[in-house]
Order: sequence, then structure tokens, then C-alpha cells
Amino acid sequence: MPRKVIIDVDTGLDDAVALLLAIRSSELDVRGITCVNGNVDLINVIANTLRVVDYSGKDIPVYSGASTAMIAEESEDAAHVHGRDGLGGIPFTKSKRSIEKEHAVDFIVNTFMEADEPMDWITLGPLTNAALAYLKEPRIAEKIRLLTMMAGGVDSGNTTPAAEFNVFADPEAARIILSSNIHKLMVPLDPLFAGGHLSRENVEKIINASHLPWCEMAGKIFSCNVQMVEKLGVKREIGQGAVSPPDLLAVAVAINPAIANIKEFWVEVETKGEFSRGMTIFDRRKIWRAKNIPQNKKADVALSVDQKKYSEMVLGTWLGPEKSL
Ligand SMILES: [Ca+2]
Repeated sequence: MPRKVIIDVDTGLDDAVALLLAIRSSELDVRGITCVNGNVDLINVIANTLRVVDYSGKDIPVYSGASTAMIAEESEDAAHVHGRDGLGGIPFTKSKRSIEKEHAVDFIVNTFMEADEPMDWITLGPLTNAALAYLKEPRIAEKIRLLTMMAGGVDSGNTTPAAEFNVFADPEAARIILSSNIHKLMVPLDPLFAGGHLSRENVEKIINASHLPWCEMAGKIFSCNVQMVEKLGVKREIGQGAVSPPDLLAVAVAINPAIANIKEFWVEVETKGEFSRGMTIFDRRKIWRAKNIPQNKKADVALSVDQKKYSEMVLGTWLGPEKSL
């Protein structure tokens, strides 16, 4: 039986491919997609998410959520990475779908509270909707089997040297969720450089399957990713022509955590700091001096990924198992 899941997104380029993996996966039953301000403004996030549902070939309801971070004047975007529209300016057909009337936060609370069995939750953007839902109804914690979130960085950030974008864009919200008693699995930036990429050969197979609408969209996004990196002129550790969308990896780890090397850490979020706002602090001390660390501050953290298993999952889901090898 596929696991029921709600996915929260701030749809830019990597959320789009991540959604296509989740929706096409036979392991997941996506009950709804909730939108949050993040990579780009909420209006574009919604428009992009509706487009992704079109290309997924399935019918999934989409909900509108928070339009700013919890501290509105501290809202951040990543339009310099994802383009003004959030999808790199790629001319995808505009969707004729519309969003649901219910607010994302109400949908999240109602769906979890009414579920017969604990459900999965995946967050791929800033944690604003998630924190608002938890504040509204903390009992959702008991109704969540596992929250997998693309968030943080053990070794470093990306938006700043200290902070990863999803946490940087709303550190107050991230702190609420990371301090909650929800069972958490973090997929930070680190595994992107430790197996969490698709090789040039993997990407070519997806581009060559453009008769499938989800591969058409993913192929265009990956080509855009590769061109952006080439334009920047940076040499990548993962090799030319390879891609490593963080949200795609987070969904893959949510589908099957066994593809990742996972370790438990005590995690804190820096909400102040002259240079470190939005930093996730993982307690890596060899000798723990702190005593009685509260259980709710702990999270499972994916540190590396088996590249072969990861790419086989993505290609197998999108192309069918026989074409993925
Ligand atoms: Ca995202």
C-alpha cells in the first residue's frame, strides 16, 4: 500500500522535479500539495505547482499557504537561482487548474487529525506553513509517521556560508518544527556532495524520454540546471552535466531512507547571530558535555546517499524499471 503524504513546496526548479518523483512514485499517495512563499513569491509558487501537476499526469489538489515568513520583513527569496518566475524562465504551458479553497494550514491540520493512521509529511521549502500548522494544532505530531525535510547543512550553508536557504528564509519557523516532538528526518546539503546526484548519463536518459510529460518537464529543468552552472563557470565536484537538486534527493530519501546513511543529531537553529542567522547547529561533539538533551531536539540526518540506488529509483520511477539500467 502506498504511504499517504502531504508535500509542502515553494516551487522553484528543484521542487518541480521532486514533486514529479513523489507523484509518479508507486510508494507514495500524495493527498495534497501545500504552497509556501520561498524560492519565489507565493503567486509564482502556486502557478508553478499547478503546472507541475499538469505535467505529472495525475490529479492532485494544491493549496495556498503563507505568503511571507513568520517575521514578514525578514522574508527572503532565491529568484537569483530559480529565475524571476521560479522555473528558470522555461516556457512551460500555463495551467488551467485552480487552487483549492481551503487554506494550506487548515488542510494540513485537518488531514492529519482526521487520518486513521499516522501519515508522512515532506517539506521542501521554508517551514512557515509547517510551523503554523503545528502551532495551530500540536497534536498533529502524533499523527505524523515521519516528517522528511530538505533543510539545513551540517558542513556549511548555501545562501550564506552558515545557512541553507529553507532555514535561512524562516529560521523562527524552522526552530518551531525542529523543537517539536514530530519524528524528523532532515536531508541537508551534505549528501548532495556525497552520492546525491544524477550523472550526465542519468540526465540524458531522462531527456531522451521526453514523450513522457514528466520526463519532458524534468529534462528541461535539468538542462536549465546544467546551463546555469556552465554560465557561472564553476567546476563541480559531481562532474560536468550532472545535477543535484536538493528537493529531489529529499523526496527520494522520504520514499526509501535505506538509500541514505542516516545518523541522529541534536539540532538547534540560530535565529540571531551577526553572520549565522538561519544556521543549523548539529551537535557533533565527540564527548558530550550536555546532559539530558531533550528528545524533541533530536533529528535523524541523512549524511550521504548511495548514488546507484538513488538514480535507479528516479529513473525507475519515471521511465519504468527496465529502462532505468
Ligand atoms: Ca524548495
